Amino acid sequence: MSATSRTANTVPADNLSAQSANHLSPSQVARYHMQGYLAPLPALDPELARTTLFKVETHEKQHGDFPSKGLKAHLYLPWMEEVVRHPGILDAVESIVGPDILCWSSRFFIKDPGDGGFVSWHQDVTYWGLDVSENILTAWIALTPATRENGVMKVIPGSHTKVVAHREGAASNMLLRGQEVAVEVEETQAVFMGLGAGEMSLHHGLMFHGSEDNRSAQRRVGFAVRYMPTRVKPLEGLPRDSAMLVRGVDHYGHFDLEPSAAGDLDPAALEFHRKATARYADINRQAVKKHLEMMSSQS
Ligand SMILES: O=C(O)CCC(=O)C(=O)O
Repeated sequence: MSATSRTANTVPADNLSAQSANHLSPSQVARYHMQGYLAPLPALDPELARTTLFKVETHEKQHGDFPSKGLKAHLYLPWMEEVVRHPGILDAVESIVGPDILCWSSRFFIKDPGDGGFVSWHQDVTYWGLDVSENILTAWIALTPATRENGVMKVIPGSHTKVVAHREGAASNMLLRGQEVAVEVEETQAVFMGLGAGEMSLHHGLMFHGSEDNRSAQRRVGFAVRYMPTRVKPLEGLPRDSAMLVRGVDHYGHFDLEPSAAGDLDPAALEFHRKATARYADINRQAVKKHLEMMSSQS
């Protein structure tokens, strides 16, 4: 498919979900809204998970770490865009956000045995420059098993109902700003979302979540994809952001629609990615200020 057709504001009908199998049941949707997460859910079949992992690891061997901490690799790697657009994932996401879906971002979260990387308790949307009251979620797709030993993600059920203050913090934290919630977290309430390769969890943008370091001999490779309905508005006064339309129609035009790469590491796609992630770094800096202002106006 050409870059032009992908940036149109409608996703072609062959990508739509008429006969899809992975929609959530009403009780799963109710549970998601009540608890803020669902796991484990089927996403990729094991063969696709295996071949995608192979491509990720081949890419790492040839090119080293992914640029910009692994942000938005689907913009220059068509085989990661295939994951972002995978019907098994989008069907479940559609059950929660509705038929018109943007992928706002994606990111690898890779922990090697003993590398010390962990993720402190945080809420995602706090620093994203998006309306925090919106229905924004992450599909976290396991390309290897995610276990207690290798640093599976943990959540606090029901913690997704309001935004809390964050501070910037700890070393070895895999988050872009090392941020963490500035409130006590009741660790005994944590649920560990164990996943097999090809399975995913869904978590709400305000969910308290984090993960511990990898104490096993196995890598943990996860790919986190941020989805939202096309109606979501960026916060006022920030640079214009971009997102990829992955299902349905964009009737709003709140974001520039991102093109598909013409091929692996296509130079135009790499340049687009470079600009998009640089712009996001700026948005992120300004969003932190807005977060601090919002929290101080509430206190
Ligand atoms: O991969 C992890 O351990 C944490 C992921 C995360 O914080 C996220 O998806 O927002």
